[in-house]
Amino acid sequence: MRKEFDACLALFEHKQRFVLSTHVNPDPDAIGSEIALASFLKSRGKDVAVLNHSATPANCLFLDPERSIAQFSAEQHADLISTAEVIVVLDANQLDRLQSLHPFVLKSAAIKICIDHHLERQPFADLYIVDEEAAATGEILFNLFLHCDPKSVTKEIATALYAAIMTDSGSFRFPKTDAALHRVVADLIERGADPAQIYYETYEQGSAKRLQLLGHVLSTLKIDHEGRVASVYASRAMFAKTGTTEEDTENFVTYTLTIAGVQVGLMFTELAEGVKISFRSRGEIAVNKLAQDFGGNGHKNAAGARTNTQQLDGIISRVVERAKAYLV
Ligand SMILES: [Mn+2]
Repeated sequence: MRKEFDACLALFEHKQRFVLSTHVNPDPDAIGSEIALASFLKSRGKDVAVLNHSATPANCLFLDPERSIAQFSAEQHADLISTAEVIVVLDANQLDRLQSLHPFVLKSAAIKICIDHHLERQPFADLYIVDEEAAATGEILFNLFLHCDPKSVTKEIATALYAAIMTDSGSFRFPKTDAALHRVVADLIERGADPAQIYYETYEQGSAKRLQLLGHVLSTLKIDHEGRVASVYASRAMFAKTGTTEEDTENFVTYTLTIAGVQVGLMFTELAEGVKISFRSRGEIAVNKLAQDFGGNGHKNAAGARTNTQQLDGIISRVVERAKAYLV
């Protein structure tokens, strides 16, 4: 990684105009990584625009008190992308994950850097800083910043990176949580990240309607294949009834894995354009392969797919049936 870090830092040093972006429906790893890198670049006098397809979710707004992240609009921002010298794609390794920015980034002559920890990357970048073993994109950035200058990790950056790592590691319980990751977060705390405050901002500022939606979703629980597959779904009727949106379902799928004996957990979310599928698994079960069977992608134990089917029941039975092939 040292060689890639040096190449990346050389671009950071020698170029002036940067655009940062991340995937649709960004999570705290996506937003925290953007805020941390933007802060790092701005402290070096660079022009930085952070442009996302989606609005920043409510539980990430505390990371961007100045509201420096813009929701992309072609009229306002196409020029920034076409005139950028460097475009950094964070926490995503496929350009179509940028959705509305995708064609503009593809067209831009800017040097493209991909900083990410997902599997199955697609070729679009000039430089890849990809570590599939990293628990979060924020962990990769921390190592990049330390490699450049340990003093560069300010309290603001430490807070953003802590939020990134805390959330992508499932609050330090997913398999990639190891001693090295705890040393990284210990370092971030010493640099000013406040664990209790960051947890509170991220997970304890929810709405009553989100909890009502969770109630509806959990009541759909279905167990298949001798207790080894658990699935739930969120229908458009549930969103309408509770006044919620797709964004409110974040992390609901993790409840499926709290059941003894469950190896694969699934959540199906009915959207206007189709059905989104979230996959979770334990241990050696590579649920990203199952996701690939339905056009998706992700990590071994956490993956996702988006289908354009309008048949919620049909896709649920197809995925549950297909999951059987991956059980142990
Ligand atoms: Mn991530």
